[in-house]
Amino acid sequence: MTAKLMQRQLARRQILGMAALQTAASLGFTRVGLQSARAAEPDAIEAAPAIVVGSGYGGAVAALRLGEAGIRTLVLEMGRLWNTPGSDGKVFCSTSAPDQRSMWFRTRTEAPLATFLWLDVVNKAIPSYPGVLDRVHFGAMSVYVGRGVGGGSLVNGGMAVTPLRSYFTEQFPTVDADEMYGTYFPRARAMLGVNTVDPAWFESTEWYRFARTSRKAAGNAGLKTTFVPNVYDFGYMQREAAGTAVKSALAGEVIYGNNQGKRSLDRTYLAAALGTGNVTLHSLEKVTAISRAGDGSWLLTTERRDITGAVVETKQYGCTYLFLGGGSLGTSELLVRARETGALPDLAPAVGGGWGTNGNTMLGRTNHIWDTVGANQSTMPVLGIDDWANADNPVFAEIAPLPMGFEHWVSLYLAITKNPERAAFSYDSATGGVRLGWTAAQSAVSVAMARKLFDRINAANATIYRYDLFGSGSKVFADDFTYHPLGGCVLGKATDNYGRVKGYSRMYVTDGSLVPGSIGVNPFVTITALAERTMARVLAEDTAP
Ligand code: FAE
Repeated sequence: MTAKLMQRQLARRQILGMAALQTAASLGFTRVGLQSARAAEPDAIEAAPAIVVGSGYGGAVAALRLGEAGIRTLVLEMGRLWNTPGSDGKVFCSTSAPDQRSMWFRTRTEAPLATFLWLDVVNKAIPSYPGVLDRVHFGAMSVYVGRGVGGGSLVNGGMAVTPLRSYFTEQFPTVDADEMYGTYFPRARAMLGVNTVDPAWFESTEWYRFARTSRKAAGNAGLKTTFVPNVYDFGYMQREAAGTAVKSALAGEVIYGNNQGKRSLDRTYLAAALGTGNVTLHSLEKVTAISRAGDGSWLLTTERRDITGAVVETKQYGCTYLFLGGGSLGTSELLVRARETGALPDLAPAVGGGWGTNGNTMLGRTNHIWDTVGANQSTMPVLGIDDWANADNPVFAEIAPLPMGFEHWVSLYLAITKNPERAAFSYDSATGGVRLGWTAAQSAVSVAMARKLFDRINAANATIYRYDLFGSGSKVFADDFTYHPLGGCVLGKATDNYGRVKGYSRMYVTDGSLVPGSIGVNPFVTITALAERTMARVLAEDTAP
């Protein structure tokens, strides 16, 4: 097939898949397949040749490539479908007025910025509901993840960064970098719809004043900044600014979902997967256990919940090929539990290990009165301070927005540091869940590296940190959460060099748990490209009749 024909077929599948998602959501179905586009809920499936757990980046790539190969596939996702408007006419709520749609079964929001001027003005009481953002607490570290059909793509900042080749090779010495940079990264970027902000518009628009002000401060310290691509449609954003399109990124929408503009997975990979006609998706259904039947096929136990969180059904599914895309937390939990309960005793000791935060730490600086950041700020970051090549203290810091609708002179950053610390998940037999062995001392390593860089910036600009953003006291660095959980089932350690889980056949990992704790940039392009590589290999070698 020619490239043009393939492009046309993909576009057609995406349209069919999006129509199915739309109709299913509007009719309140929790199951979606091509039948949904004809207003019929697909029958519940009990067995399929392939099952994919989770519908984030790793799960979505697996689903599309299996569907294209003609393999009937079931995707099981614990979050809900996000395609139908609430009573306010919007699918997602805004960051400034969060309601039950914001967070996963919480009665109060838990935003990354806890306070402003030490005031408890950010978080709000909300009714409990399967909202789109979760903050999973583990002792000294908590982890933000997306919940819903599309996983993290529903809540993230859309920054679509390809890692530095030298660091990718350091982290994945056994992966052919020529193949990654020649085939799989370009394939991932094309499918994800990566684009870049028009530099001329960036320089002139009020919506990126905050980024220009941070660039100037970095430049004064001799640091360079770099433009970062994104999956938010910048053409759409310019129309928002011109007042000809409904505002989303320019209306403060991001961590609780974007109603417009963002090419989340339900519009790209997942839509195309459903459009193949071979993929069915069940939402609000969580996989709780994995075991192996006597004939070598896989058995999955699931719990289906309603919107109050009550378990309404427990089911068993069977498949020949099992793809794990529950993300670093989801996949690690399932596999650690399976090994420790004796369900899958031959899983490698490396399962659960090699986990890291991608060196994340967040911080704010205050600017001089004449260095304004603007009352209007786009929620999609487009610049990073790139000091990764500094061997003494490698840091890549995303220049983050803080859209509060008034001038506040704060520059916010999410620093990605080269923190070598790693932790492991362990099974908690009392709760049936997992614990994470990450300590506050391990976070202090990220903080020290970020501080070194930002002390330089403050010194060069005669500015200071903000002490009022991360709770009571005087916390400057948010050292207790990450947006970038990575590891737990590291490539080449818990799996072979292609994501095949060691100890068992026909079970694969395709998500962020393959990445050994750090990748130096925002991770979803890497996760997507690695999943493409796994699927290409598995479909060529393992699924042939
Ligand atoms: P993920 O996208 O988390 O998908 C896993 C899916 O599996 C989820 O939908 C889960 O609900 C589901 N699941 C888990 N366990 C089960 C189970 N047992 N049964 C059924 N379903 C299950 O995994 N990254 C960037 O590259 N650029 C950014 O700008 C960026 N900004 C971010 C901002 C925020 C607020 C957050 C939270 C993350 C951000 N990230 C960003 C990180 C990025 O979203 C994350 O690395 C990827 O989403 C991870 O992809 P996975 O496929 O590993």
